[in-house]
Amino acid sequence: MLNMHGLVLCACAITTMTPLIVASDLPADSDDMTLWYRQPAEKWLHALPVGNGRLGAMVFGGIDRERIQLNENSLWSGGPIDPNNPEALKHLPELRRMLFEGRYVEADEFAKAHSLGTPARVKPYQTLGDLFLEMSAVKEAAEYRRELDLATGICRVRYRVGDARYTREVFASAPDQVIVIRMACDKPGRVSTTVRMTRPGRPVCESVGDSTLVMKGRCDGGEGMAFQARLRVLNEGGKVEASKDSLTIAGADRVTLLLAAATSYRGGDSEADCVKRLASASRESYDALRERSAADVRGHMGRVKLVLAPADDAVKALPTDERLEFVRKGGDDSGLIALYFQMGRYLLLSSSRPGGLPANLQGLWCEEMHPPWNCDYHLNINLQMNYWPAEVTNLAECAQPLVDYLDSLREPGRKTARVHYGCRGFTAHHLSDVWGFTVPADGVWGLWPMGAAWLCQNLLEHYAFGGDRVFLEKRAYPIMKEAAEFLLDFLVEDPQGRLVTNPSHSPENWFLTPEGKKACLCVGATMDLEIVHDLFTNCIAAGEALDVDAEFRAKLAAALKKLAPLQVGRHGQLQEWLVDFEENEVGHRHMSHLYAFHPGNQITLRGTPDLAKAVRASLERRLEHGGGGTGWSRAWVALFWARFEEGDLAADSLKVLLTQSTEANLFDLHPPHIFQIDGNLGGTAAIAEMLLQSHAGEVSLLPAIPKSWPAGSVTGLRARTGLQVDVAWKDGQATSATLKADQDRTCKLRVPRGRSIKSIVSEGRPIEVHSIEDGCASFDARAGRRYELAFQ
Ligand code: FUC
Repeated sequence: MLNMHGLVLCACAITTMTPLIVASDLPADSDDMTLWYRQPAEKWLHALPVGNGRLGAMVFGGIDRERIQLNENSLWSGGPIDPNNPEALKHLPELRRMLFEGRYVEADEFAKAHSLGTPARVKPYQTLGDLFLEMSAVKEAAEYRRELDLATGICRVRYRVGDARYTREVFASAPDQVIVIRMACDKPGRVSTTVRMTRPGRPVCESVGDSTLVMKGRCDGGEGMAFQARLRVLNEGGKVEASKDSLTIAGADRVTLLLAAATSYRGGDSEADCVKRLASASRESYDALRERSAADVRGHMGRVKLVLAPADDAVKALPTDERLEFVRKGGDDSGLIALYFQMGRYLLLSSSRPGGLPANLQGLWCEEMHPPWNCDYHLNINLQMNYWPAEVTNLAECAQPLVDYLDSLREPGRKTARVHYGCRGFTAHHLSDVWGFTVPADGVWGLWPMGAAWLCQNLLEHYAFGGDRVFLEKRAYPIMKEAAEFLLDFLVEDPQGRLVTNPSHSPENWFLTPEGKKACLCVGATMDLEIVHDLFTNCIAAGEALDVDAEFRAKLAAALKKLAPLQVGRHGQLQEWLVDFEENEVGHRHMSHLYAFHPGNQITLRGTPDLAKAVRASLERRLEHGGGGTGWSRAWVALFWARFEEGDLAADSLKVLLTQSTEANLFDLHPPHIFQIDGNLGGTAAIAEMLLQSHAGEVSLLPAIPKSWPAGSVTGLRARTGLQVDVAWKDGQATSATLKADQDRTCKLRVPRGRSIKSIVSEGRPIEVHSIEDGCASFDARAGRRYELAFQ
């Protein structure tokens, strides 16, 4: 029993119905890379995730019954369809006229009747099913511990039954493309279990031979995608008996279960795929599989280390759910912030790997057949936010699926551009799926053809961080150019001769018309103008870097000059709309018009101080009226505060994220109680943004360190223009930093607050540092060299 800060934290026996589980009183051996618990998960949101970017599992860690919920990230209901509405285009001129004339309510009704896709919805992503291990003989367990090691991706359950110590390990191997479950005991012949698989919709579940279990079927009542999960038992000692739909292992010393899964999404034979994977994995020893998978995860997770001191050792030694509870009750646990940060990196790595699909609303972990929002791709913030931590936290390759995905939207998006708007180029709206859905959907707020254009920002970010010219030329620029072509055609002149989007909408806030009516569609919502500005500016920069398309660049530049401006409204706020409407929901979770401040950089603290002031007024206004109420929204708030260099306010928002929108397994929550991965990944990006910024043409070390992190260190973060950054601080001030350059460049460095540069040394020699105005210094960096910075 520990007693800290007036809180009593209990390490006593935790009783469940059956069996009795006595929690571990073993030393915690916890660090900021391990989630751990004294009890099995009672519900899905307490289970622990493993994933290899394609296969995912949620491990409950039961004693008498283990549930491992399974996912394969291409398992979606539905199929390719043509949802374009051939009637939409002929109604576009009338819709535009209504909006220019300020007939907003009428326009909403009109658009609802004429402008949406057919159908105006997507089909859901679905669970693959459940794997159950029944160990009914176990009545009582002691020294229970369940943990997830983020450094290796291994989920482990340990407990003692009488004199026997049991260990169960689960991981999803990326190198071997199987989920591996290992059951072991330190006493011979004590591992016994019955293995079953289930899924709603009654797929075929049957044993094949004496050691293989298969679950297979088709989605949508037999009409849809084919899927298969195939499990092979490798027992050491004991025997395996097959019944029709289960396998029973009795008296083994150890058992390894290998699970392969596949779908027909990519056109292959899911059975052949599973058979091949199992055959190959079962030739390996458990130790070899485990080490290969762990080494792969280590190779990614180990790139960044974050230590936030002071973390109270007694608090650090607590299980993760108790640490969270401690913070909920008002305690401070900077180590939990570091753990949350690494959890975000782990979730991205586990749900988005090169060659696969991007992370959906829940990454790839989903236990339902009809999940909230279909567990789809939402392109009006959620999908973009998923990838905000990728570059800065050194997992750039995890963003590759997003590039492939955006590329895959080009063909269907071209048709939507043509059929709905009569435009060239390609577009996507706010909903999408794995079938290439690009049309306006859901309701009138879905009439927002800016989704693809926003996603293009993530493309240029990859180039900005990594400087990969081939990527820029072959992958990013062609997509960006096509998205810009659409917008060049889509923009129209308003009666004052300014270029605007029409129809337009500020996701997902409605406004009050001058008559006091609630309306959705408008002309030139600020976010649209900012996305256009961002994409056109980036296209011009990319075209210049590649020395191509001078004529096209000139067109973009001319359009930028005519684009309606950003404006400051009656509350001193950055206007959300071209007209200074009152918001229908002042504290709305979306803060779309602040896009230019983050993730964009059209507005910066020092570059455009007046607009930055207006951003701050908007942010404060949102917060005063209850904004930041969802996890992702709160993470975005933390990011804004980081860009305002307000470390304490950013830390306050992280605390709200942890205390109000985080489950015991550190999954981010959306009201009422729904897992959404965007908050995790946005929160991770926010922590990185507090440590390092590089969006404003300068590298800023420790721009937003809060008082609650007086000392610490981070290694392996990445900054734009190819820098790897390590930095340490004490008493709230930078003490040293190391920059490793990937490219030859002049490095403009914002000197950390309250410090000056004492020296920069590379390869044992001092480097010439030029002081420039406004608190910055510069030096010439050469590719491949390290620069050691000392501060005073
Ligand atoms: C957007 C948000 C919601 C939710 C959904 C999945 O529509 O407005 O809050 O995150 O996506």
